[in-house]
Amino acid sequence: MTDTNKMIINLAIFGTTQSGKSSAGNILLGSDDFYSSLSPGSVTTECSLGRSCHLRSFMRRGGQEITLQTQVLDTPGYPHSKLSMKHVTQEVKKALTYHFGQEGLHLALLVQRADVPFFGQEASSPVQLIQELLGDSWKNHTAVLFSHAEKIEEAGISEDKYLREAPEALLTLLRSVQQRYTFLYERGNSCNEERVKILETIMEFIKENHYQVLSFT
Ligand SMILES: Nc1nc2c(ncn2[C@@H]2O[C@H](COP(=O)(O)OP(=O)(O)OP(=O)(O)O)[C@@H](O)[C@H]2O)c(=O)[nH]1
Ligand SMILES: [Mg+2]
Repeated sequence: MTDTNKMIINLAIFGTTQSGKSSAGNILLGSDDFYSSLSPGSVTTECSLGRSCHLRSFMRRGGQEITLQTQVLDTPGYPHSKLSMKHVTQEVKKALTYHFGQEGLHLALLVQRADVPFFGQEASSPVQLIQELLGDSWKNHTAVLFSHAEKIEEAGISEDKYLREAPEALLTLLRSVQQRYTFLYERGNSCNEERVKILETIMEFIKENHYQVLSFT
């Protein structure tokens, strides 16, 4: 926080290749800062930081209206189709230290496609990356962001039904992060509405953590 009426939240996005990380980052920022494209391989190869514009009167705190700014770190997919796991780990570690070393990270967002089954080595790889980079308190600073949620909606599956039918590995992950999750719906023209809804949920998680951050010095 720089002054009493302004709050900056720092987020980093993780997930497997083509899970929807850059696209989710753009929704959070309300921009198209991150290049996002359908591809048979990995598109993002480097970390990059995006900053949103100021959202005035986003919330009230201590009787004051708070202006919110979001900083989002987009990261390469893990596993990656061109880069080794070691390379991606080093790249993300460097970027976390560079961008959030002093200010700290509020929350890591693990992007998981809602329309793709969660199982096996591939789905657990980004969880291992988060653990390695965030350390022991990763569970208090991670939330799962289910992308492509409109696809399960179109299939007539509610969020509750989705979670009732989820495999044990996913339920275990959600328990580990203390049920911090949210569904992201891409519905064309309602991008701003979706952004505000997701940011409100993320703010709730950050508040529950008493605004504590993880530093990388
Ligand atoms: N329908 C739908 N499409 C999505 C969603 N999220 C991402 N996409 C599309 O999926 C493709 C890949 O999205 P990206 O955001 O580039 O995925 P990424 O995880 O950054 O991909 P890499 O950088 O290659 O790892 C793009 O064509 C997006 O438009 C979503 O929630 N719903
Ligand atoms: Mg990307």
